[in-house]
Amino acid sequence: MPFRRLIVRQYYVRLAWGLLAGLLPMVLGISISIWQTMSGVTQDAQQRLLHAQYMFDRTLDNAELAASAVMGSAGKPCLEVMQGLRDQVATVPDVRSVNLTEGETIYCTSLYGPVKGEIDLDDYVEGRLDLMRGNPVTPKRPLIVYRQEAGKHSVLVGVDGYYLLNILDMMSRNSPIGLVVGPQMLLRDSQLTDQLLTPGTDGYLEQVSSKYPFKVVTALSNRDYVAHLWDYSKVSLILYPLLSLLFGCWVFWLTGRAASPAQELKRALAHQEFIPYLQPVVTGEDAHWSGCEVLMRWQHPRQGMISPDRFIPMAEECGLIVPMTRSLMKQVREQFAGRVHILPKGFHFGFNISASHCKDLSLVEDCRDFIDAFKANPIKLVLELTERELIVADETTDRLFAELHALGVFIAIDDFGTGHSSLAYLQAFQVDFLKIDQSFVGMIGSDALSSHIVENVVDLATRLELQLVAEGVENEQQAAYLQAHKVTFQQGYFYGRPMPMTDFISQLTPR
Ligand code: G
Ligand code: G
Ligand code: MN
Repeated sequence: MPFRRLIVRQYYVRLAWGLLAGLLPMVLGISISIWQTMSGVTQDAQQRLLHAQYMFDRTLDNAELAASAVMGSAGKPCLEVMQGLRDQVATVPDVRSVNLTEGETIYCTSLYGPVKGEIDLDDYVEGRLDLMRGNPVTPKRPLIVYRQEAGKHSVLVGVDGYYLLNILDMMSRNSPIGLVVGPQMLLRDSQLTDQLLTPGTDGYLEQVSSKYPFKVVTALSNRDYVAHLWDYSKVSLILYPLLSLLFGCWVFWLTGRAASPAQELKRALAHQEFIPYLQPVVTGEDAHWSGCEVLMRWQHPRQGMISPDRFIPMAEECGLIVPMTRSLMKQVREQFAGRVHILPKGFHFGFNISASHCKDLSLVEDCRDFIDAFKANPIKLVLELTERELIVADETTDRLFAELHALGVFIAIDDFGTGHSSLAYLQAFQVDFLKIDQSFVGMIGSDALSSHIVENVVDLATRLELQLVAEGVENEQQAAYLQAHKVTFQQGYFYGRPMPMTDFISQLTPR
């Protein structure tokens, strides 16, 4: 797969990671908000119910207080005790009326004094509490009557609905709280209903009074959750998506940094993914292996073998070609160092060099290390400079090539004939070899004109006292032609393809 397409694929992988990273805090944040809301709404409702129950208890405590105070008057003549009843109405909070009964007959009221009215004892839950829609005095206002009994007599204390509705109003939110007494329920909008909320209802909650026979209930609705979510998680709801976006972008940027071509090449270099392939170079005379060209391959963990055309230009751009070549030289050196004697005498090792190698002198050290490793059976180190890119001669290159020369390194012009090297160029770099480009070798036998070009290059090389290597020799006819024209060395698929070092070693047959 081309390096470019690899980068595009990595772009989508990054995008996926970025999205995932963005989604994660979002999902997490929203989950936390929802969980907080669920428990928050329930807790809040329970607290409101508890509070409401407490306030109803307090109100009924007042009724009980008034009832107890007049308990002694029950059974006495109304005119005699009437004032006592009125005192309670005037002094005890929440109390609206205090009445006395005998059996199911009211015979004395704080408002009118002696009367005759009927009550139904069945209306009183546990004989103590009755929630009423209204009474003759205030037909439209609900009220609660507290009953306290002494033998056949009892005291009835009326508590105005106004107090009850106040409490309900204060404690209700989106879902109203209901005061339930027996079979009836009072809601904040003065509604008295027989349709009770039951424990089966969604979001049902209740709080039962331990003192009086009533309970307060509510059923939480979705509106409660939404309202609570907005009240308490406003900031989070805005912040989470924002944070997610930021986090996602950050991850996208982070993974992008790691996947930039330069980073990818650096990673590959650190993992020794650039490996040498060796292609035999044979003598023109009798075609025995007299050397090799070292060609770089990228053994990518997922993409497989990548050809140098696809990453060498990138490596040169990123300034990584020097360490990459150094790694290649080191691998070849270490592979052969222990077995130098399997190599024919004066074996060539050709390495391809880029223009960026000529910017400093570090190449000299690498070459020295390489040559030194073969002291026991000296080899010829050849550096191939491609004619496709022009190296400008300056002080640094002068010194570099002088030092390389002193070391005994040979210089070859690669792809000769495709570029623009002048004679001056050949002299400036003290060239030893010319590698005839494979495009010319390919023309051999096709027409007379190209044969002349090959002959001319051979002629030029002879006059300049340069040795020749013909590249890209693919068939017998080309091989024979080059041999006839006394080309010193040949290289091409006809003799051997670039191969891993171990294969090369096993095929190497020392003469
Ligand atoms: O082996 P192959 O035909 O795929 O090589 C393609 C090109 O890559 C050739 O032009 C060759 O010179 C170049 N090349 C191979 N290995 C190296 C290397 O180690 N360094 C440099 N600079 N170029 C290389
Ligand atoms: O630019 P340079 O000369 O370094 O390129 C050498 C490249 O040419 C090698 O990478 C190798 O893969 C390729 N090569 C070597 N022999 C042959 C051959 O006989 N035919 C063709 N088509 N390519 C060859
Ligand atoms: Mn080459």
